Amino acid sequence: MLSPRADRRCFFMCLAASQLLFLLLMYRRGASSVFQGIFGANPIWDYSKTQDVYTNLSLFIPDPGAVRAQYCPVTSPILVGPLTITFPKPPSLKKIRVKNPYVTSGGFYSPRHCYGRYRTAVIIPHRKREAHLRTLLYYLHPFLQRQQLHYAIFVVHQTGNATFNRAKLLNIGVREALRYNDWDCLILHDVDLIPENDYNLYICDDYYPKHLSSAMDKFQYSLPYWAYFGGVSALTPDQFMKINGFPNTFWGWGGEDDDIAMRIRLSGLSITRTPLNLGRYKMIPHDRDSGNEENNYRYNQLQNTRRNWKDDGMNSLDFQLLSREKTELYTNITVDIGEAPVIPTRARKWKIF
Ligand code: UDH
Ligand code: MN
Repeated sequence: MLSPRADRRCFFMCLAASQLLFLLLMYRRGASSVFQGIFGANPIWDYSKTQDVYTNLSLFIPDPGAVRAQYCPVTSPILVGPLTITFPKPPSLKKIRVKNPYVTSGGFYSPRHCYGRYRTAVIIPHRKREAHLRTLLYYLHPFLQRQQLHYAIFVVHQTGNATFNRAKLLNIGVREALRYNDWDCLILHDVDLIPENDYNLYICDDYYPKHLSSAMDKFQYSLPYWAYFGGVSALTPDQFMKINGFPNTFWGWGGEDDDIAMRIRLSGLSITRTPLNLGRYKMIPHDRDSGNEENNYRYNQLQNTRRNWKDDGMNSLDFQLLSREKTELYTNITVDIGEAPVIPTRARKWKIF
C-alpha cells in the first residue's frame, strides 16, 4: 500500500498528465472537436459510404408553374451527408451547365419551390487555375442547391504576372459582391477545396467568423495548428467590416490567414469552426504556382498586425477594375491589383517592418 504522501503525489501527477493530454488534444484537433468527441454532439459520419452530389436534386425542381408560398425549411430535406469527390479529367463548362439548368446568368440561384432563408455569396480568388475552377463549380453548384440557399458565385481574377495576393482579391470580391445583393453570408473560398459533406452548411454564425475547412485531407483531416484560418471561411458582412476585411499587404504564399485570425481576436471576436468530422475537404492536388512564391517576409509582417490592422484592409483597398462579366456559371471580376512593393534587404534582415 502507498503512504498517504505518495498517494497524493501520484494523484497530482495523474492530474497533471491528464491536463497535458487534454491540452495536446485541443492543440491538435481544435477545442470544439474535443468537446464533441467527448459529449457526442454530432453524428459520426461514415466517409466510406458516400453519395453523388447530384443525388435527388431533380426532385426539388417541381413544375415551372408552381407558386412559391413559403420559406424553405431550416434544414434542407435533401441533404445526404458524405459526398463522392473524385478528380478525374476536369468537367467541361458545358457539362456543368447541363447538370445545373436552374443556375442563372452570373452563377445566381434561388430555390424554385420555396424562398431561400439564407443569402450566401461565395467568393473565389483566382488566377490561372481554370481546370480547378471547373472542378469546383461542378461540385459546388449542386452542393449549394442541396442546402436550398439563395446564392451566387463570384470569381475574382487577378490579371497580369505580378505576385499573387489572395487576401486582397477576397477584399475586392466582398466589395463587388455587395453591389449585387445584401448577402447574409460571405464565403471566402479557395478554388481547389471541395467540401465532402453537404451538412457543412454555407451559412454564417450570427456572432463569430467561422472556419469551414477545419479538416483538409492534406493535413490528415485535422487542423495543422490551433489558430489556422486558411482555405474556406464564412463571415457576415458586419463581421467582415468589423475586422476591416483582410490585409492587402501580404503578397505571395502564406501569412495572410494568420493575420486574419489575429485581426479577428484583436477586434474582440473569436473564431468558431465546423466540427472536424463535418468540415472535411479534399484539395485538388497541385504544385506551387509561379507568381505565388512563399512570402518569406510574413513573420516580420505578423509582428505588426496589432499595429496595422485598422489601417490595412477594406478602408485602404485600392485596385483597378478591368471587367465585370456575368458568365453562365459565375460572375467574373477581373482586376489589376498592382505589384508587391520592393522590400529593402536591410529591412528584411533587421525586421524593421
Ligand atoms: N490561387 C490562384 N492562382 C495562383 C495562386 C493561388 O488561383 O496562382 C488561389 C486559389 O484559389 C488557391 C488559393 O489562391 O486555392 C491558395 O493558394 P494555394 O492553393 O497555392 O495554397 P496552398 O496552401 O498550396 O494550397 C501551397 C503550395 C504547396 C505546393 C506543395 C506541393 N505538394
Ligand atoms: Mn491549394
